[in-house]
Amino acid sequence: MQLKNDITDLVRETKRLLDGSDILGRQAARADIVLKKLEAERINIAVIGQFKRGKSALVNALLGQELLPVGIIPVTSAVTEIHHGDPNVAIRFYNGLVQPVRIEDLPDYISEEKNPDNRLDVSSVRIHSPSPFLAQGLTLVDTPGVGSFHKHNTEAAYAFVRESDAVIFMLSVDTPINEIEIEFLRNTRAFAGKFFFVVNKIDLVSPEDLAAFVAYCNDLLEKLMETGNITLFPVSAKIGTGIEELRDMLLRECRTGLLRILCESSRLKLYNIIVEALAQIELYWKVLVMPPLVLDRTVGRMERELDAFRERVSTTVSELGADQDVIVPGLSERLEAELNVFKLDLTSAVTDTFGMDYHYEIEELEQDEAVQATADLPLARHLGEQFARDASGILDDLGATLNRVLLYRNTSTPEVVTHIYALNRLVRQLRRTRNTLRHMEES
Ligand SMILES: Nc1nc2c(ncn2[C@@H]2O[C@H](COP(=O)(O)OP(=O)(O)O)[C@@H](O)[C@H]2O)c(=O)[nH]1
Ligand SMILES: [Mg+2]
Repeated sequence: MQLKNDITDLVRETKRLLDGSDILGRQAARADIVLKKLEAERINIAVIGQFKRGKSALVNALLGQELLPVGIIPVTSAVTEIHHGDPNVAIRFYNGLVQPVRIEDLPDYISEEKNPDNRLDVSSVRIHSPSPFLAQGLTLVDTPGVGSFHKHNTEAAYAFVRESDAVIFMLSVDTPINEIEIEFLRNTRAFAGKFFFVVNKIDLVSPEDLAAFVAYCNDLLEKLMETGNITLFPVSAKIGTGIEELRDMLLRECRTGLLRILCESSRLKLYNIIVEALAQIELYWKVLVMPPLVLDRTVGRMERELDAFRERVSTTVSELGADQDVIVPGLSERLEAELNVFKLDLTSAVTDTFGMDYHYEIEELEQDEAVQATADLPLARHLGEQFARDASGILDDLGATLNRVLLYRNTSTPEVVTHIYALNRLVRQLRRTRNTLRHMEES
């Protein structure tokens, strides 16, 4: 398909441009995700909607399996991805650790009741299921909910739609569409390649009331999405009405329209990545033209932050006992997780100080189920030294990057001119791609 090749080329070229810059790591990482999805020809469908609409119940109904807990109050920000494959469930934590669990223990991690305020720091759940529904290139994503009493839930849902290719937006007959949902749709319609609207809980109303509700939603959504072409799917996730039709339609769309949805979604995402990169460059210009006194203060603050991080390395080593000649099982993983947390905190420090994003890859640490023979483990001191080397390396790299970014402070004019020239060129190239992407929509 020519369109797919064109988009893939644009994503690849943009990623190359972004990789060449010190300040666009986050956007480069997002471009890489888009590229990988294009290569794998898989799309993910996020189920979005307000808390209690029956999202989890719908996912179960589509899969034909009681996989997800229903009726729980979900924890903030943890989405659940369901991929095709041999059955297993793994919890991902913010520090990068990935822990396999039994399906019946899932509520311990993703319900507010068992994990209040997400004390366990769960970032997401990854489930594999052999359900034939997923076999054609689909991944389903269950989300905590838009506009429930946790503000963070909405933010998580926003973040997720940005990375989704298609969205199933859940409404239910027991409550009309509210302001928060309207706002949400308005802000996200530019991100997903395709929206499907589902009206759930139709077992609760008479056919006449259902018809009236569907007509009302249809009107509202056509205006909101700026299209005369909205299809609503009335279902009951509980008793199964309409599920077969919805499933068939999704699979049909997927068979005939997967590449189209994938291309459209990749186009929208790349467009958004470029907009974000241009905004980031603009912030960087602001730093460059800061009055020298303000800049000196800012740089001084960052240097003090970096010193504090250097101290933290030795504290971490002694607190974890990683400075002793003993063998501590599990220490290696804990230090790796510490390193991830270190990177996350460093990111916030740079962002707070300069007002610019900074990005680190957070490595996933799959937990090995087989317990290693203790005799094979290195001494704690060796692991601690390795950790200190890695952490210092990260700080040195960041210091060098900041010096390079702020180079005009202490180097010669020709270098500054070259730097500014390169930056201008990058902006021009990004704008050109942005315009090409805009044209693709019109054609
Ligand atoms: N009557 C009825 N109740 C439903 C239906 N689907 C879900 N529910 C109920 O609605 C509540 C919320 O469902 P859940 O899937 O957890 O909603 P979520 O918060 O959107 O994931 C639960 O008590 C479900 O039993 C339905 O089709 N009909
Ligand atoms: Mg749910």
